[in-house]
This record gives sequence, structure tokens and C-alpha cells, in this order.
Amino acid sequence: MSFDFEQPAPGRRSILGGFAAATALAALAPGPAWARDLPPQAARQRDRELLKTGWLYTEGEPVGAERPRFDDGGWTGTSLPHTWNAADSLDDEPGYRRDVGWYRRTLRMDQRHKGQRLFLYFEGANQVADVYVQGQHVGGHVGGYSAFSVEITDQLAQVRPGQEAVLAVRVDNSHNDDIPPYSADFTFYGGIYRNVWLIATDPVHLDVLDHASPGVKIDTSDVSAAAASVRVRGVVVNDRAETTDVTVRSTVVDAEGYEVTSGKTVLQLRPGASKDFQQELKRITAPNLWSPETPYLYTVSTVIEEEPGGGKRPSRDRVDTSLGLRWFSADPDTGFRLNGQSYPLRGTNRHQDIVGQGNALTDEEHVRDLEIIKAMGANVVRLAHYPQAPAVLDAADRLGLVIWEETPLVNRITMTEDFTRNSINMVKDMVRQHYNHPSVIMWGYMNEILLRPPEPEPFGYEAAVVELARTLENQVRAEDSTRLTTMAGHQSERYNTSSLAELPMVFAWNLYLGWYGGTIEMLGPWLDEQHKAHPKRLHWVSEFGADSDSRLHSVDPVRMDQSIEYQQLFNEGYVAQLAERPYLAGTTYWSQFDFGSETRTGSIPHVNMKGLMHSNRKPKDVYYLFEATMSAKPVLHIASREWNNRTGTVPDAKTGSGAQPVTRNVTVYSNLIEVELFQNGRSLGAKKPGTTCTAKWDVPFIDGVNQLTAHGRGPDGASHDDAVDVVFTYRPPRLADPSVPFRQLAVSAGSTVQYTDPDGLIWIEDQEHSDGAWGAIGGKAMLISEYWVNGSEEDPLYQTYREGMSDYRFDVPDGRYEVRLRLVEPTTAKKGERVFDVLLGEGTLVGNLDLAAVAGPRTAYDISGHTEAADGNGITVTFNAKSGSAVVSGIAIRRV
Ligand code: GCB
Repeated sequence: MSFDFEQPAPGRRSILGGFAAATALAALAPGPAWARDLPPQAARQRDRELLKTGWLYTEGEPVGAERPRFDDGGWTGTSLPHTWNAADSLDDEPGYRRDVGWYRRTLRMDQRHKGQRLFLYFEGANQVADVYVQGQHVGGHVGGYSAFSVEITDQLAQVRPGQEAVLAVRVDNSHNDDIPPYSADFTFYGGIYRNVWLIATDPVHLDVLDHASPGVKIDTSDVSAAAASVRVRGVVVNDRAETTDVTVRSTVVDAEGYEVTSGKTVLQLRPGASKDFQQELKRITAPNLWSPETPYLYTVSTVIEEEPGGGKRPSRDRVDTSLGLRWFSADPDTGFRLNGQSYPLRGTNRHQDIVGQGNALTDEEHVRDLEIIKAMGANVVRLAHYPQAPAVLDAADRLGLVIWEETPLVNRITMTEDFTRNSINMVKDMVRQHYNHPSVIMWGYMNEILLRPPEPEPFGYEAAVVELARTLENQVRAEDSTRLTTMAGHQSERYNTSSLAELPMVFAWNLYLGWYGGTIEMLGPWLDEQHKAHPKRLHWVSEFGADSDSRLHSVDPVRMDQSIEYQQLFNEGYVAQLAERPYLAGTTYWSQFDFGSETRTGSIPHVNMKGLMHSNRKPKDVYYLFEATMSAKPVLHIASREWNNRTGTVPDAKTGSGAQPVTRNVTVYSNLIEVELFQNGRSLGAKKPGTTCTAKWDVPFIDGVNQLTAHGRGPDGASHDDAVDVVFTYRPPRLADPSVPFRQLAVSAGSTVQYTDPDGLIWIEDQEHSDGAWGAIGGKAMLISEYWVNGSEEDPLYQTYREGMSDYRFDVPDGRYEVRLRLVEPTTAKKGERVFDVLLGEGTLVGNLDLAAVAGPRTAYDISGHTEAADGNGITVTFNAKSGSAVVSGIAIRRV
């Protein structure tokens, strides 16, 4: 195989981290004496080659796919990261391919790796992987969210330099009762969706195979502003055929590359033996502390020096580890403390996917996500609901974000030994792989584990969950005594009555009061009750959120309407109540980005839409509420970017014509002391956003462009502005109002919110007919809540509908009109069960319409026609039911 190494950068300063940087560090930093004298190649970290390109992929299970001579001519070329579920998890077909896929690639042997130990390091493959080299099974892994490593030295030893070996990987994404997550609200995309590395070490090396850990463990248990002790532990493996004497040397350098402390251990290892070492390094005085504000990183370089026949030389195995020095604690009444200061953790949750791309994200995309979260002002991220890529943890260390990481036990458990064993392994993988990251302060191992017990719940199920939780809690504590432990529960007393909530050091609640049920205002009192009932417990609010869709807007937002405005209202209420509760160790919004969840049936099917940002990472207006409350930088944002095309009328249809302007609310999110809002240059007054960072104005919108500008001053006197143009289309209550010639009207039947279609047409809320206006006669507003609509991306328009009306009337002025109807059979009704005529004026637009027959269940179906309004009678669309009751989802009329 060939290895392409980057050369050391010129100059003394280097960016530490990554193997290229480590090369530079070894060459240029003072470090150990040999590092200055030897060519950089000899002293660098273990060789790592990224196996990104040159892969072939096929779905299914071709016989013999692991064999070197297997004919893979028909396979598809791909590079990593890769998933096979990016598209099928978004289509109208329920479910996505949860089955087997195969990958193949060649590895070219290189003379210089003769005699070295060779390993493959997979950062993650979902969810069961089996690895073959030269047709031999070399290992595998169960669980889709942690790394694993396999040794391939023996298999490659049979391949002559210049020849190629064949690597084949079978990945199985089938549901398996024994592998967490059993079920969850996110898509389990299959594939080798993270990086794969080829690692080469000298025969005497740090352990590579201990749950894919780096082979070195760094502890900083005794840190203060005055001094910090560093302990380095690890395992050295002797893969030579003879006994060897080694020195393990650990050197800590600061961010400038200057050595600050070091330690060494001398070991004698018999052939094939491995040995633990433990080094207490000399204390670092007046350390630079790590915090989100100052994410200072030292580097610990651990090098093996061997003595094969003469002077010591460094083995080609060296592990560099970022080291952050910090300490923390938490108190049930006063919350979290970092480095001795009160430090409320306020942040967000992050899933690792992008809708349309699945979980196959590049390192750059992972890092960009953390940069986005950091820029918002968050200081903590919960990596939900599973361990994430190494690039994520590295970025958190470097950028300064506190991390809660967890294993993917979600919704329920399986009462089997295999499930327990796999759960324990997931804890070991996570903690051992990410132990050295200073950003990590807390390990979790369950989420809402009592949410979906098997039905009927078997005898002893709850006790089994508690038992498993106790096992995992003990496992985490045995692996790491320096972090907090946690689990997140849904809003249920069962976590208390079962005693589950007593197990972890921090108990976290996922709270959706005012979304799935209850009201927004119930949050604070509910938390206070928990705090009072369990005064010694550390509490965290791990999730809160509401779905939103930029196409949906509401003047009068209500729970679950998926409008942008309800999400804002919800969060304004939550942010204010959470800020008043200093006992909360942390709060994390659900979630930073919209993410894929195949089973979801909201207005954007297969997507959880609670993001502060869309899945393409574009902020929703509500994002700025969070930025304003969390960030130290000045924030001033008119929260109407996503509703800059509005239409409206005065609510009372009986007041007659000409009732402009239409007064509507405009919200500004800002952390400035005072903000003044202007409409077309006219001041609407100044307001103080206060601690909730929210100010609202009643804006008298007029037909046409309304230029909104906000102006404010920061505490330093600097001035800040924001501006947005809102195009407002005035609709008179009376459609025949001569002062506003009628052009068109679109109604989202059965809906309480407005929907903007891809052409920018706004389908307004439904209403009953009144004289001179428009609306339904009879029937009731309905919603398809448990399913998406096939054959259209305009789900929200079809998902709401009116059923059982006799007519829709539009009291438009005389003239000729085009009428468009949007229809869907909202249930699984069979052919013949719902049949109706649609009449337009005197004529029949369509007779005996049977949506189940012409389109199929829950499938979009559109019809249109023309009609004449004459003698001041307006237009009537009549629904004449023959069997069942008539339905309609949208009606648009346009004057032609
Ligand atoms: C939760 C879950 C999370 C879901 C979220 C929601 O409590 O922990 O996985 O996505 O609720 O949006 O319902």
C-alpha cells in the first residue's frame, strides 16, 4: 500500500493536532532530544492513511463477495463516507432499506511496511460490520455509532510488495432486537458512513485494539488555577519474536510547542506480551485552563523507544493527545461550576445527519456544525443520541464546547443477555474512545427508556430496565471516575417511582409541555416541583422544542400547528422560564438542526422539524432568540425573514370595505438595551428587550412593501441595525370591494395556518362563509395527522382538509374565473366508499369523483376548471356526496 505523508511545515509554530501537525511538532518543537536529531519521519505519530476513495459498493448479499478473486465488475464506485439510505428514507414508501450492503477496495502493499503491524480503523459503520482481508474474516463490530479496529498484519504479510490485497466489508443495517437503538425518532442510515484508516505501527506499539481506544489514557484529576497533575496510562504491546526493553516517554508541550512536563517508564516485554504503564508527570504550575471561552490545549506526546541491538530509537508508534486542563462540579441548588466559577451550561442537541445526504458527512461538515453552534453562543452540546465522529470531539475541544455524549439506548430495551452485552460494549467503546477529550464532562447511557415498553409490557420489564441501567451506570463509573453520569427521561413520574432517576449523577428531562401536551407556562412550575421533591438531585433539561415549517405561518399560533410563529412563542416562553432556574445544571434545546426521522408524518415528512436551523443549516428566525440570549456579541434581528410575504385582512368580515392598514405583530430578538423599530421610516417606538431578549410591536401593515428597520445601541454605545422588507398584500373583507380589484384567493381548507406554495402563492386559513366574503358552508376542519401525502411535496396543504361541506362560496365580482381544487383521499377508504360530484356554478366540474380509485389513498389529486360569476352572485363550488362525505384540501380562484 502507499502512504502519502505531508511534510513538516516550515517555521517553529505549528497547529497541533492531526498527524500532519504532529509531524511538524516532532520536527520543530524542542520535545525529547531524539526528536530534534532524527529526521521527522522517524519520530512522527503512527502512520495513518485515510481510505477515502477507490471503494466499490453493492446492495444485497452476493455469494463470495469477500473473496479476492470475486468479480465485482457490476458494483458501483463510491468514496467514503457513504450511506445507502440517503434517498429511500425520504420517499413516499414507508420504511427504508434495512438490510445488507457490501464494500470492496484494494490495498497496495508497500516495501516500507514489511515488518510493521497493520490495522484498519473504522470510525463507524451502521450497524453490524464484518471485515475480510484476502478472503479471511479479520473481525467485526456490533453497533453503528462507535469506532472499531481490526488487525490485518498476517493477511497482508502474504502479499508481495507492489501487489494488491483485497479488503471486503459486509455491513448489515437490519433491525436487530438485541442491538440498541431498538427504536428511536431518527433514521438509522446504513453504510460505512464515517472514515476508515489504515494504521501502521512498529512491532512494539501502544495498544490499538482495546475498543478502538487510542491506547493512551490521560487523567487530570487534580487541577486548580495554581497547578495541575497529569497522569498518563496505557498499554504497550510487544509483537516482536524476542524480548524487548522499552522506554515509554510522555512529553507535554504547550500550545506554542514548549515542553512543560514529561515522564517516562521503563518496561521489559516478553514476545507477544502486553504491559500496562502509568506515569505521574511533574505538576504543571499556573496552568492555562481549558474553558469554552479559552479552549487552551496542550499536547501529550507518548512515544515508545526501543533498544533493538544498541542505542534507543523511537518506535514508529507515537500517539499525540490533546490535553485540556479544567475542573468542574455541580450543585443541586446553584447548578454547574467550571474552574471554580458558576457556569450555567446553555446549549443544544446535535444529530449527525443532513437531510438528503443521510449520515454520510465529511469531517468538514461535522466541524462546520460545531462552528455554527459555537457561533450561536452555546457553551454545551449534547451529542444525541449516540457517540459521534472523532472530528466532532476534536472540534469541541478546539472550539470550546462542553460535551454530553451518550450511547444509543432509546425508547425501550430488550430483556436478553445479548442486548445487555451490546449495551455494555457501547459504553466501553464510547468512554475508551473519547476519554481524553477535555470537552466531555458527562456520559449518558439511556434516553426516554420508558417511553415505548413492549406491549403488553412483560412482567418484570421495569425491573429489568432498572437492572440494566444500574449495570451501565456501574460500567461508566468503572471506566471513568472523573466525569458525571446521566440519563434523559420523558415527562413521566415513572422515572422517579422506578428509582431510575436516582441512578445517574445528573437526571435530565426531555420536556415538551406546550407541544405534545400541556401549556408552555407549565414548564417552570413542573421543574420546581421536581426540584422540591428531589432536593439533592442534579437536574438538567435535556430537550425542549417545537416543530416548524417555513411555509406555515400563523397570526394566532396554536400548539402543534407547525407554524414558525408557534415555535417562536414556545421558545420565548421556555427560554424565559429556564433562565429563572439557576438550579438547572444545563439546558439543551432540541435540536440545532432539522434532521431525518423516516417515520415522522409532519408537514415535511420524514424530518423532525424542531431545528433552530433548517437541515441545510440556514437559520430559522427563532435561532436569533437563542443567539441573543447566549451570545456575548450584539444581536439584533427582526424575526420576520421567514414571513416577508404576508397577506391579511381585518378579522371582522362585517366591517365592510377599505379597512387598511392591517395590524400584525412583529417580533425582534435582541440583546441590546433598547431597540427602536421603524416602518417605512416612521418610528413605531423604542422597547427594551430585557433578559428575554424579545420585543414585540404592532405594525400597521399597508398594501405593498413595508420596510422594517430596527435600530439599537449596545452597552458600549455602538449602534446596530437590521432591516427586512415585508411585502404585504391587503385583502378586503368584501371580495367585491371596488377599491381593491379582485385578482385571486387561495384557501387551505380545514387549516388554521397559512401555507405558501412553491410559486409564492399564499393559501390562507379556512373560514365559514359570511355575506360578501367567502368560505365553507357546513362541514368540519380535519387533519391527516398520522401520515404523509403521496405524490406531492406540498404535504401541509393536503394534510388539512374540510369534510362534509355542501359548498364553498366566494362573493367575487362578476367576471370569468379559473378554479383549482387540491384534493386527497385522507383515509384508507376503498374504491366506492367516498364518491362525490364537484359542481362549478351550474355545470359539473367532475362527476362521481372517487379519489381512492383515481389516485389511491392519501395521494394528491388536483382538478381545475373555469366558471363565470354573473349578476352579483359570485362563485359557488358545490360538493354533492353520493357515498361517504365530500372532502377538499385547497381551493384557489383566479380572475382570468
Ligand atoms: C424526544 C426524543 C427525541 C425526539 C424528540 C421529539 O424526547 O428524545 O429523540 O426527536 O423527543 O422531537 O419528539
